[in-house]
Amino acid sequence: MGLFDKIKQAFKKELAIKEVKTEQLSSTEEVSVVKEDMSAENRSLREEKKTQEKYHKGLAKTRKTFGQKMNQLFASFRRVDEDFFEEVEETLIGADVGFYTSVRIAEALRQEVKLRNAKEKSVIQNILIEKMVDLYEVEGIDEQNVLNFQKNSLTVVLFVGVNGVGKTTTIGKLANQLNSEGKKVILAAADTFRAGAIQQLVVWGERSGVEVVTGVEGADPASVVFDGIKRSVSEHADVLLVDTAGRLQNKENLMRELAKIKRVITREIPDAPHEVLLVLDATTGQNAMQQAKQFQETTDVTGLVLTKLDGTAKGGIILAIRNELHLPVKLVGLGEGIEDLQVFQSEEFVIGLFKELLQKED
Ligand SMILES: Nc1nc2c(ncn2[C@@H]2O[C@H](COP(=O)(O)OP(=O)(O)OP(=O)(O)O)[C@@H](O)[C@H]2O)c(=O)[nH]1
Ligand SMILES: [Mg+2]
Repeated sequence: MGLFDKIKQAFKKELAIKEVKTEQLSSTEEVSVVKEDMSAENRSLREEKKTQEKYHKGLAKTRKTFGQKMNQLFASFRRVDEDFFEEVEETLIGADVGFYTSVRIAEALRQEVKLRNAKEKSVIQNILIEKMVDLYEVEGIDEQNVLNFQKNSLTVVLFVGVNGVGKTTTIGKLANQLNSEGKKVILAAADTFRAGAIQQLVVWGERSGVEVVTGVEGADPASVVFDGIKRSVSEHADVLLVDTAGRLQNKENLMRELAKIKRVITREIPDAPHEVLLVLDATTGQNAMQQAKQFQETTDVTGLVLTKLDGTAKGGIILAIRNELHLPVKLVGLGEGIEDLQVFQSEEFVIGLFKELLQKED
């Protein structure tokens, strides 16, 4: 079943639930059945539900904005003409879907509307959603969005990204998660440039109960990474997470330093780093796209971490990321707390985003 079919199914289910709810509101019998259901629910199901709720909550702003923009677009809908397709493009660009991706979606809509000779507002809105979902799905085929953990040896994960995007916070959250799964985790504080950066990682280490390898402020970051690898190997750690600086004297220095860190890692462990994760702040929208393109030119990025999705209405950027960057999103940050990091669930994400926008067709 395609992704759009799944969304339609979820939409239909929700419609049915809504109808049933209004009919049965006064029945006390129903209430007790619901209560019994709740107590029978086991822990893992509850956990799963918690995750879904976190996603739902974290994406609330994006969903609302997407919904509002779509409503505005269709509120002024008169007929399918060139003006309408232009408005579609503008709406998508305004929802941070990105210029090229917006043009592509509008073009796909234009063709499908013509093919089906669609005129009804509700039908056209559904086709638009279908086209967005299709593009999302097609661009994500073969995407490897789970972290590449080694089974019986050390996994090294390097975190890169400009200052303030959330590298250190993400490492802290991930360390906590992995540690609670029983993995032995070590952190390397290779941001020796910014005052306070080492201490910040040490605090995260304490919070999540993992060891942090540090050097003095101003020390060569590559030497800290070297120490981190040595310690990880001698202590049989499962995962080494490497924090890096977001800002140096200039961009060239930053890229050179990252390259050096990477060389040192590969010299010690030939198939490492196993992941180079570029951290992007979703609230910066198209700026994040620019950063990604720059990092991609100089570093072999293997995946993305999209942070601060909870604080932004710009979640539509995922469509642009898929279409223009071809990098899998592996983790998403949905808040500042230690628990607010999720493995990216691609389907959950689109279903959550688009389900409520579907229209009942007559
Ligand atoms: N709301 C929200 N805030 C976040 C999230 N991730 C990180 N932050 C906040 O973003 C700010 C910057 O995070 P850091 O982890 O220090 O960013 P960094 O990339 O390490 O920055 P530099 O060390 O300066 O390069 C902090 O105030 C974090 O609490 C998230 O998913 N949601
Ligand atoms: Mg940092």
